[in-house]
Amino acid sequence: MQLRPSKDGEAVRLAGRDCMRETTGKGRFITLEGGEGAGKSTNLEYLRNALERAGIELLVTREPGGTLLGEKIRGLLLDPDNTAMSDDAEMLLMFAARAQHIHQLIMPALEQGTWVICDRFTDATYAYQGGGRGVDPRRIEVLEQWAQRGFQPDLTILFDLPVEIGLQRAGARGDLDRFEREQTAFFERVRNAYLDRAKHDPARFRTVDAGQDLIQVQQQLDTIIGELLMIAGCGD
Ligand code: T5A
Repeated sequence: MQLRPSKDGEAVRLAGRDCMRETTGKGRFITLEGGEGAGKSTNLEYLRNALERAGIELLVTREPGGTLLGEKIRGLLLDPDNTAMSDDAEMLLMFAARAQHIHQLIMPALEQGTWVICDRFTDATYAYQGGGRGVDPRRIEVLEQWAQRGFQPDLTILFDLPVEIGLQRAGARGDLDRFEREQTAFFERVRNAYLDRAKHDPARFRTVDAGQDLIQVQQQLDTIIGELLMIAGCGD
């Protein structure tokens, strides 16, 4: 697979091989996952500060979003007025944003040795569209293979907490987006789907008890940060 600057020098083109992961340089791809109000954004800053202090060059991004196109798609996906959006349209929009994100931002950064921390990635599709909406995971796998060609996060931190605590935290912020308006049963299915994925891929997932106080959550993160610093070659 070759990554080449495009005409405007910003985007790059992905071409060819089956597994993107083979040539992503030394950059590591870390994703944060969890239900609504799990504290990903809050703890992402903690993680970012710890890694940057250790001299690791980082790109922090999010899904859906991360690129100009992806952020426009995010607007469509989260807009509570889009009540008629079908489950298939929702899933395809998620992967459209993701394809652009990988192509324009994530792969070029990894190729240059920059680490990428992403607030949500494909596990969210399995949890929300698969678990929450009931889309057959085999259909998600088809799109995953098409858009990612084997590309996976190196490490995924799952912030797990009881649904009602997460919804209280998220609801305290005011206006609810299209997903936050779903029923509790939807979020229970999302949570179970996440936990199931973590159970089946313990090498990639680290699960944090996010229902605890922030200080205790960050103590759990310290262990994971230690592991990441070892990977970066700057641990004890
Ligand atoms: N989606 C996304 C899909 O359906 N499929 C997909 O493939 C993808 C990629 C994205 C939506 O899109 C869906 C899932 C989402 O619904 P979003 O705005 O990114 O929308 O939604 P969230 O990621 O859920 O963002 P949230 O802001 O709701 O959650 P966070 O980032 O996990 O939580 P955070 O850090 O903002 O914290 C929420 C509140 O809790 C407090 C914070 O101060 C904040 O006020 N808090 C704590 N309070 C007490 N104790 C703690 N330990 C706390 N941690 C945080």
